[in-house]
Amino acid sequence: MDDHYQPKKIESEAQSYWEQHQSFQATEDSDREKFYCLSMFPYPSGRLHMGHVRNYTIGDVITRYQRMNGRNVLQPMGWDAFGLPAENAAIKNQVPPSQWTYQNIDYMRGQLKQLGFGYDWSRELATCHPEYYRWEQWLFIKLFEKGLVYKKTAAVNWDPVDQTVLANEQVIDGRGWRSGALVERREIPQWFLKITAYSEELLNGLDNLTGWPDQVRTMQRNWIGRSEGVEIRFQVEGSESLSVFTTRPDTLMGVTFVSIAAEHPLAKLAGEKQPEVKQFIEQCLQTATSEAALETLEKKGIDTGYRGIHPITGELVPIWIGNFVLMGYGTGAVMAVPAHDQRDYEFAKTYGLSIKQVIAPNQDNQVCDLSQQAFTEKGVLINSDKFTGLNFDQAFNAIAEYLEGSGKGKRVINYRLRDWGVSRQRYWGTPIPMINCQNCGSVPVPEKDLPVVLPENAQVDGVKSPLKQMSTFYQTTCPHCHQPAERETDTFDTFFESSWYYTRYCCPDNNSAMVDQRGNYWLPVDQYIGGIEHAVLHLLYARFFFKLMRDLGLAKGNEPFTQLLTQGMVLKDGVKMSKSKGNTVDPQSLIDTYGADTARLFIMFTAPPEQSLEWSDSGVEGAYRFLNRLWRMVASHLTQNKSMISDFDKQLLTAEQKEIRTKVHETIAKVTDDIGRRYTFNTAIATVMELMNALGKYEDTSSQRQGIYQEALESIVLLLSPIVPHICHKLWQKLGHSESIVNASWPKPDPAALIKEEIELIIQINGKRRGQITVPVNATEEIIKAETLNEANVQRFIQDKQIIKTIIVPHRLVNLVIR
Ligand code: ANZ
Ligand code: ZN
Repeated sequence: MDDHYQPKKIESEAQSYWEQHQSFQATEDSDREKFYCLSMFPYPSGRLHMGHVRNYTIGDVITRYQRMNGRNVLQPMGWDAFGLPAENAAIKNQVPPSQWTYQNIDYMRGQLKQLGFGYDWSRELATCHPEYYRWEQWLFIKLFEKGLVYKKTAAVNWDPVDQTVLANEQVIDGRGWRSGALVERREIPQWFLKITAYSEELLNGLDNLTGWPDQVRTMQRNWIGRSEGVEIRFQVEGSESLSVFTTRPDTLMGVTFVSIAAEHPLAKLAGEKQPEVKQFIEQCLQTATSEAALETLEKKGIDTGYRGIHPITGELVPIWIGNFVLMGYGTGAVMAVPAHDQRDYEFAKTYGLSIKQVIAPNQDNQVCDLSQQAFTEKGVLINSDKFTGLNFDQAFNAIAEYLEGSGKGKRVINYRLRDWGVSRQRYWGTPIPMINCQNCGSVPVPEKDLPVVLPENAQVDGVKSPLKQMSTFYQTTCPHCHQPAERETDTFDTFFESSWYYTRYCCPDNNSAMVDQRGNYWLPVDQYIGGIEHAVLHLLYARFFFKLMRDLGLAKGNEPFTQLLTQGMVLKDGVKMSKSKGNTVDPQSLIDTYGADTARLFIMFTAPPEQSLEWSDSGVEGAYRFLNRLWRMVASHLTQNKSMISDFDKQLLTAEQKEIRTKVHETIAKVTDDIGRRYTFNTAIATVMELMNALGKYEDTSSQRQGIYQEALESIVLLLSPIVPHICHKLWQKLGHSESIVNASWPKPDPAALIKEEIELIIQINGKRRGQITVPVNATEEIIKAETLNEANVQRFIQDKQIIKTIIVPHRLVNLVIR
């Protein structure tokens, strides 16, 4: 055996072995339990970044572990290939988006192969292939037929010089990124998917997703934003009545005015009468109304001159237009209670409107200081006539009942979730399969004419939409009346493609159906892995699509992803590694210098998967040295006595031999738990390192020694093989196995060899007690440190702070000094 570890050589050897033997090709087998492990597919931007390497290493380790445990695994890979960067590159480099994309895919595929990920490449897909997107065109038409798709006008950013619609990221300080022209808001017809028809199911389903991080479930809950409230009707003097939506009907007696959105019909009426009002409305419509922008917006308004009649007191209250009222939420009108709502408070202060307190903290304490801000907590009612003295729940019910009884209001549930606008005025995307006919309106492309293929040879220059200039693309005839008609030239939001790709991996070769029986075998995905940045949109859309497909009879079950792991960021010097920060480390140079196994080991050892991983050159070198050591250990074992195998007589072990065997089997048990259940790969690796240290010190000349050593090394190689598969592939052969290690079984601890002794250590952070951990009595510093970092409470305290020092008082405590 070579004395030296040569990663280049052994890695390409292992990779060609897997390729030749199609080791990762997955086949359906109803007699075997399946495990579908999926990592979020990459956008083919050009090169892999460290975040990809981390994401895909985690997925690969889990997959290989499950495979060794007898599961029939599927781990596919593909390309989220449509999107804006390809168009930008096309403008910059004068290459068609398709060419740029396919080149990037080829390069990045090569990188993934060099990293040794066990993908079933026969299932590879790219979303820009017509064989892929034809099925989402088909699905869109099915949804159109079911009434789950509709068209309405919605605002876009319009560049008047380039005559094109801009994505939000192409608007810089209100100007077009290329022309520098002031961007206008334009209302144009767009297609929407009725995700709101599934609001309740999407919300309730979160309760059952116990394999998902709480953080993601909470973010989705907030995004869906269910509010229980009351819709209250205000009569308007000299006009039609209007409704407001409130979640605080208990404050009804404190209403001193009503605010409406600039787009509200009553605002329009007022604008027709008063030029100042009209001007104000136009101003509001100009400014972008993203919700984030609204939060920080200076509250502005104007009196419409109309007055509403309070539904209980009959008092007249002024009706104002407020720039913070959204037309798209509730009824587009708000009953303003300045004493108890901060926005209304600021508005009232600015415009000198009255403030009336109707809620007090409690019965005994009825005074609130309203001189600086509103009192927004729930409490008891005061100054509220027959409702005085009630608490929030009582008042909610009493007032709702009163309003319902007198026909002035009703209880309603509102969702913040909006329907999904899927039209993009972009070239590099899936054509929306609709035809606009002057006689028949919007007509779907007949199924037999699918796919509507995107012409790949378009000139992209950033001026005008290319599809709008290609008459060969858009000129067609109406499938109904056979008169000349025009195709839709908008394309789908690229989230459309990523909403269902996980189903297509089950049957990528099926040219007559979107999914088939194989989907029922593989789905749902058992383990999904990706970035937290997809917590809301992608993961919500994917859940929505799975339900749509279920309702079309295309999928079984309710949720697409049973377990979700959101990996942490890769940091350098405490800040996120990113192109814009200019602090990236190219994974390719890492692979070239040290090999894939070092990259994989470093990433899995340095931090638990959900936490941020701080880049460190010395950490990488440490991982490389470790692999060298492992190599030498096996090499020197093999020079001792080649004929020895792992047979030895358990009855005849000395105390020291027993101790080593105990350590081997404790390690197997711990690593199994760490990888299989806890997903704490870092502690798994630390445990193996510790075993290697013990082995290094083990001196013995008896005849049993070789066998015990063999057993220990085989175990180490098996346990590390999901993480560093190439070196383990080679070492396994060297240790005398003719069968490849990818087909080996995960080792099982020998119960007879296990004696477990554990102790508890107290964890302090900056001297304060913050938790405790349980570790083996003889645990090393490495293990103790790793376990400390895995403790949930410790993670909460550390977050993004830096650990300056770790002090371990043996058998008692660990103190972390953080800053
Ligand atoms: C009166 C009131 C009094 C309110 C009070 C709050 C506190 P969520 O929980 O998000 O559903 N609101 C309703 N429609 C609105 C719109 N289109 N644009 C802006 N604000 C709107 O929020 C519901 C509350 O947000 C409603 O309850 C309403 O203000 C406001 F002490 O009504 B509330
Ligand atoms: Zn027609």
